[in-house]
Amino acid sequence: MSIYQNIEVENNQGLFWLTLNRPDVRNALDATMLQEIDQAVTEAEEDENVKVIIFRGAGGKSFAAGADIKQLKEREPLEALVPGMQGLYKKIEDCSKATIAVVEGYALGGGCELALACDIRVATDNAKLGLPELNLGIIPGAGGTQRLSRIVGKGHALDMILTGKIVKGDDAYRMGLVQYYVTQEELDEQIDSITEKIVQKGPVAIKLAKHAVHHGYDLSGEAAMWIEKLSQAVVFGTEDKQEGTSAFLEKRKPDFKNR
Ligand code: CO8
Repeated sequence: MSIYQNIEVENNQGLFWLTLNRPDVRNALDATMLQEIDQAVTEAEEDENVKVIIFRGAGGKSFAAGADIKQLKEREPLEALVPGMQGLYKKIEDCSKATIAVVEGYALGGGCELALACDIRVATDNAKLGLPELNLGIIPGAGGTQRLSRIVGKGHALDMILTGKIVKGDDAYRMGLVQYYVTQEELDEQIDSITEKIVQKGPVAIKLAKHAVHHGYDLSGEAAMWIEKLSQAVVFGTEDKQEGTSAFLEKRKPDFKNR
């Protein structure tokens, strides 16, 4: 496993924990951290034992307070055109593993956008989410304008983006911005409960279900239904489908093999 400077990773029993680790600056995402996240996601993607990538922030006060503003200040216009953070978050959205963002404390700007690129978001009672980029004279640029509006609807998205308002965990849950809301004490149990369910599933099915949702979302209904149908045709041909259906009929737990 690689050694990282601004993140920590732990790969254990199908779970790949990726911890953003610059707590002194509220886990602000600098260039090194972004490059390391990219490398770690590749590492997880290439390990067929990994089923879930869990993103979290070190220190309990912040998931990530956004792009590193010191570095952001120096960026030139054309640097905004490279894939950068937007490209990295697309890679995370597209990766074949299930992804979970654990939002403890602040998830702001690029930190919130990282959470938005994950499949499932869990917020604690100290969570605060927002896209305050307009306060800095810029706009959300790592997918936030698109993903936030698709997740919570245009009204909430424009309200959050234009006012820069910070939404607390319980309100985020009510808006559908996060799928789980728990106290910090309940967090570990909640993560265990979600990941336990996912790791029991077949990797091919996880991958294709995810792609059908993400890639189908922006297509016409008809094209998206075809993606679903073709994906189903692929899983119908797997040993895992035989295993899953046999296990049900034999009243035992399935043992999926990724084939
Ligand atoms: N970047 C750099 N340093 C930061 C950041 C940040 N995003 N956030 C916090 N820090 C630093 C502070 O400067 C401070 O450093 P120091 O101790 O040296 O003074 C330290 O972290 C602690 O911060 P605070 O004292 O402010 O801690 P608080 O607990 O009082 O407040 C907050 C925490 C609310 C998170 C506050 O620090 C804050 O508002 N941070 C900025 C949040 C923000 O505006 N984020 C958006 C950044 S822009 C962005 O993410 C754009 C992404 C898309 C870019 C695409 C480009 C193409």
